[in-house]
Amino acid sequence: MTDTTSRNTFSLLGLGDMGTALTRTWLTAGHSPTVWNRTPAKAEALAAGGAVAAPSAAEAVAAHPLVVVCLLDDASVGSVLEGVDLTGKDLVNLTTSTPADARARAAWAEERGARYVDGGIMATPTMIGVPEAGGYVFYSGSRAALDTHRAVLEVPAGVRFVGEDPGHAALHDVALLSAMYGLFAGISHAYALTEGEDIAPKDLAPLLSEWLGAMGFFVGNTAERLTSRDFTTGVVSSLAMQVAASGTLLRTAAEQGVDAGLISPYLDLMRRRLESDPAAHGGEDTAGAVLLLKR
Ligand code: FVH
Repeated sequence: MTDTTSRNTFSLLGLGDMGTALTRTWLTAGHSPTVWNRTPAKAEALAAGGAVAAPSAAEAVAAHPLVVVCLLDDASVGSVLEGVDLTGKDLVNLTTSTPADARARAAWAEERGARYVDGGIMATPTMIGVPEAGGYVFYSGSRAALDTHRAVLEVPAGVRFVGEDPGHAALHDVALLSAMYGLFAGISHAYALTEGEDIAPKDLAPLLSEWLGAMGFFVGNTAERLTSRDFTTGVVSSLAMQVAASGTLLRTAAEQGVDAGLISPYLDLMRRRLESDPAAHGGEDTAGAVLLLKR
């Protein structure tokens, strides 16, 4: 397989906000990728900066061994690549998908003679090409294909390989995003509690940041407990205490006229863990509640 450390040896399908940011970064770094987009005007704009606009997805794919795809969803990937010859290609799919989608897409690509790498982008378009912003991409699937094209792929954002299972990039991506939305939910609830009071959001903000930073230990603590299955040693805030205190959180929400819907599922999870065996679980912290989530 051709080593794409040389210039101008790859194609990109999809020039939405993310595909455009990727292309601009590659152009700035001196690459001139072949690009294709369903709406051609976006490719024409990038052609003015040195990209090569292909008239069709099939022609973009035919142009180079490395084909990067960044489309809306897995269905659009299927429709864009339907009937396109992928023999001998290395397909790097940066489209957000589920792990099952990614595994199915890998099998689909391999049946058509391509090596497959799935990617989960942990960056917004404004973080692309800005190393200090800390954006990176989880990759999984063919390590050989990733290594062949690493020099090109690490131009726009960091490369983090998470294994040969093609579903694992998507799984890491979704795990981190899901944690982020849980965090956003808690932050939204905190601002709703103080909304309308003589507590300015800008005054609550640094307190929230500081507190959430202090609670960051919970990430590693939970990992250790899930690994050891020891949910009690060294516990400083017991589940029994936290379940009792959760009533105060719910009553405060009611007093403040705030819908507790964003936090009540987690409080309920703690309560269910405790009630399933109060003697066994009352002295735990909340890490054991994870076990109730798995169906
Ligand atoms: N933007 C972000 O903040 C996030 C960051 C993390 C990763 N996501 C994922 O990246 C994929 C692309 O996202 P995007 O921001 O580029 O999305 P859009 O700007 O909406 O562009 C979508 C492109 O997909 C094309 N497209 C959509 N449907 C079809 C279709 N049926 N056939 C062919 N192309 C299709 C669309 O074409 P057009 O509308 O310009 O003609 C755009 O090129 C995505 O998976 C995010 O979850 C971004």
